[in-house]
Amino acid sequence: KFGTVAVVGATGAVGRIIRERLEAREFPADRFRFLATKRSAGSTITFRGQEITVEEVSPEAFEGCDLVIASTPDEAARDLLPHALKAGAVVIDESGYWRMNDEVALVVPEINPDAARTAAAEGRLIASPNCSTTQMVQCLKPLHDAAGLTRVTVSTYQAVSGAGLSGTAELLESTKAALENGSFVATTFQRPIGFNLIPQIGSFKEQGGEGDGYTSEEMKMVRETRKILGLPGLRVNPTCVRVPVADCHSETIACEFDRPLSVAEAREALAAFPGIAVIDDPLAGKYPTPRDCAGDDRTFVGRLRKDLSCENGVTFWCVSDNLRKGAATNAVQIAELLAND
Ligand code: 11C
Repeated sequence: KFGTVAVVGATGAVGRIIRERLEAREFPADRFRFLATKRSAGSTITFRGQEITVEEVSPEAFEGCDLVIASTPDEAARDLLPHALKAGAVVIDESGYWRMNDEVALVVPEINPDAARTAAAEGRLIASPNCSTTQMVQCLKPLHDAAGLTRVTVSTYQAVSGAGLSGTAELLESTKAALENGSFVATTFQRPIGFNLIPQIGSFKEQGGEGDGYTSEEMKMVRETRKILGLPGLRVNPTCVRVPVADCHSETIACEFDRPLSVAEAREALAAFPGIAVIDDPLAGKYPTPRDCAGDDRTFVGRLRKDLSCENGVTFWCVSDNLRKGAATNAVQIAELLAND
């Protein structure tokens, strides 16, 4: 059990769900503090029947905190979280800034819980992966254990809420503008997202290196997957696409293995893995969709089939709420495993 728990970025798209999950899952702590930027400081939030005033986050704000769960832009995580560690708190970070640092544990509790335990004991930071990575690695882990994963090709269909509250607002506004024949200037996304698809999430900033031609989101899927699964040489080939869906990222995942793996064996391995629900009866119209899966902590899998283009391959469809297991739920589950030790 932790004494004082602080949520940083408590009024953002993910911070709001972190609060909701802490409340719904009855997280064991004596006191909760909600920290945010100056803009939200002073507002009040009802939590477990009590009014809590949002405090302005600062390097000094972590004094007396035992656990910090942070969901902020990368720069804020870079500047603030070392102060939280210095104040003696266990720190769980949702941002992308620290994930690939060798000192930092990158954790999905169903896969590598001991990495979180060791990092917490040693005063090192714990990072929660990118949403599109989390749901994929959850599926890859049992399949790898069953047949030895060698290569993954993934295409994503990512919800606008991945870009925060402004992403959700921009879906509604651009859809409305399109229906009314009005013009619309995109600000959060690179194009109007209403009635559209955008094959860019993050930036193209790796010219000349390993990630040449890939976006930062795609390279997160490559590097974070390798780190979480402990497979530094794993071949991962991602294409990430923003779609006009409110919540839940969907993915088509094609895996190749060392050894033969039947579709029935893959289905069984996935169904037995914690946090995964298999909905796979396409003839009866049963497969997961974003609208079915929003607001659920689980990762859903369907459309399991043999890959027709290689010897030992299985392809499937995967849907998960990007704000739940993709972000808030994963961080709260990490906290729970530490609180229960
Ligand atoms: C998106 N995956 O859907 C991004 C958001 O590294 O945690 C999360 C970025 C991250 O836009």
